[in-house]
Amino acid sequence: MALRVLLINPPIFDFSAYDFWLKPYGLLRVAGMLPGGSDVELFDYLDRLHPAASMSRREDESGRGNFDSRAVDTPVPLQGMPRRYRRFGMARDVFRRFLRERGPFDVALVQTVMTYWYPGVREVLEDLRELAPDTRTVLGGVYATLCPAHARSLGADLVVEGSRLRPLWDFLGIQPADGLPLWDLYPRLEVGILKLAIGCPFRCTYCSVPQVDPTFRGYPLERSVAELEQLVARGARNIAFYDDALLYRPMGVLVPFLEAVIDRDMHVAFHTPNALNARFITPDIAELMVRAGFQTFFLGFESKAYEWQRKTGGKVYGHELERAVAALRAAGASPRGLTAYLIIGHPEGNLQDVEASMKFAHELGLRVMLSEFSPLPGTPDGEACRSLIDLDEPLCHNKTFFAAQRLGYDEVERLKGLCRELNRSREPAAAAPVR
Ligand code: B12
Ligand code: SF4
Repeated sequence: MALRVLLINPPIFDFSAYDFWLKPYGLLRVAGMLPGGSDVELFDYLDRLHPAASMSRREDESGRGNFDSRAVDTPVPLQGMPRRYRRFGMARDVFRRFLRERGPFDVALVQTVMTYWYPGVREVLEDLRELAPDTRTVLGGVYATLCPAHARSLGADLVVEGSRLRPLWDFLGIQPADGLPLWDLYPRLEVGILKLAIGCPFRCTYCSVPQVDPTFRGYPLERSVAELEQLVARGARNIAFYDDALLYRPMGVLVPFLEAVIDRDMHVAFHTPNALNARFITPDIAELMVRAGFQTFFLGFESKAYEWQRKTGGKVYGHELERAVAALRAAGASPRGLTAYLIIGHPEGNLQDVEASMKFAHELGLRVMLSEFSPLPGTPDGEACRSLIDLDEPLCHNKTFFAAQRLGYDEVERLKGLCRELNRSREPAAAAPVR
């Protein structure tokens, strides 16, 4: 009998959430490795285009848009925040109806992403327990990897940590196949995701990737091209990269991929929401990226302060950002698509010169987006926050909550106001969405 598998991308519980090219890419990749003949269905609470979603279809020209949401009670650890806590995504009833109509399933694979979004995972597990008690449940993804003990406490049958999937195949009693991500499960697709490599060679002290995937490895070129072709055939015109180090060792990974895209004359718009390392943007790379169709360039700048950069891993310095911007402009990148991410609420914030950094990026012609720091257990900077918050309670990793704890809510709002003002003076019509 074919294995009946249900894939689930849970709703989000947070102070804000925006569809910034969010797709459960890890889950779809894992599903592509299920043996042929498996009977697989997807329930993505965050699919704004799903016929059963009553969500607003309004989106920007790059495929980003608002999720439907409703206010819910703020959980105890986050109380005191002067912002409404909300649930984002399709209504709970729609999933419960789906389970009654489409069940039973042998196993449910649940995507987890931000650690502090676990209330959505918990809701899904509660519904599965009540309405599909014989369905075995598996969690995988970021929260399962960074907080495995907490994830196990939610009661799933298996928690898969990291990208080693052997425990999953043993649990299911099957051998993995080598298929492409199961994008066909979406009735309509406008946005797709690619990841050309896994891991990052850098060691930024605020990031979990050095612990989880310290070694950079490119995926085979033919596979990445086949993934893109599949996405284009399904109608996706906006493609976001989820790579941690898209520009690293470009001659082995990105350059051959972009050459293949240009050779095949594929007309897609590429986006880089997970930040590019500006150090690697040379005039040649910039030219190739623009020719291949890159439309948005999110540059992970964080701070212009030399001392802050040096202490946190030396990812990129101000003069490197300046050089990258010049290369992108010379290659013809639209100024509207150029954004610098700047971290706020970081434990070494006193070294960071947030306002001067904002102005520096602004004067280079960049739009500025503030990234509130999320402290992660196991990272040097996360561990430094143990005296400030309960790091073992993943809700306290919430970026909005943590930045307010660190800087005070009014100071965060003041910095955001300043950021908006700078961006407005650059491009009157375009307001930066909240990540
Ligand atoms: C893409 C990405 C984003 C996307 C959104 C992704 C999404 N789907 O929601 C964007 C750019 C919007 C984003 C935003 C942010 N992000 Co981010 N992001 C990532 C990134 C690069 C990948 C996450 C992902 O989708 N992984 C899924 C796939 C692509 O990963 P994979 O490892 O290849 O998958 C393998 C395994 O994990 C496993 N697997 C994966 N899923 C599943 C599911 C099942 C069932 C199983 C069995 C296995 C399995 O199998 C796969 C085998 O190939 C991670 C870093 C990383 N490398 O994980 C940071 C990361 C998740 N982000 C992080 C942060 C800090 C942020 C921001 C807070 C930054 C900021 N201050 O603005 C914001 C938060 C946004 C918000 N609203 O709160 C942190 C985590 C924070 C936290 N507390 O959880 C991470 C870990 C990076 C870091 N700094 O350490 N992010
Ligand atoms: S370069 Fe990016 S992915 Fe790599 S360690 Fe630094 S923040 Fe993490």
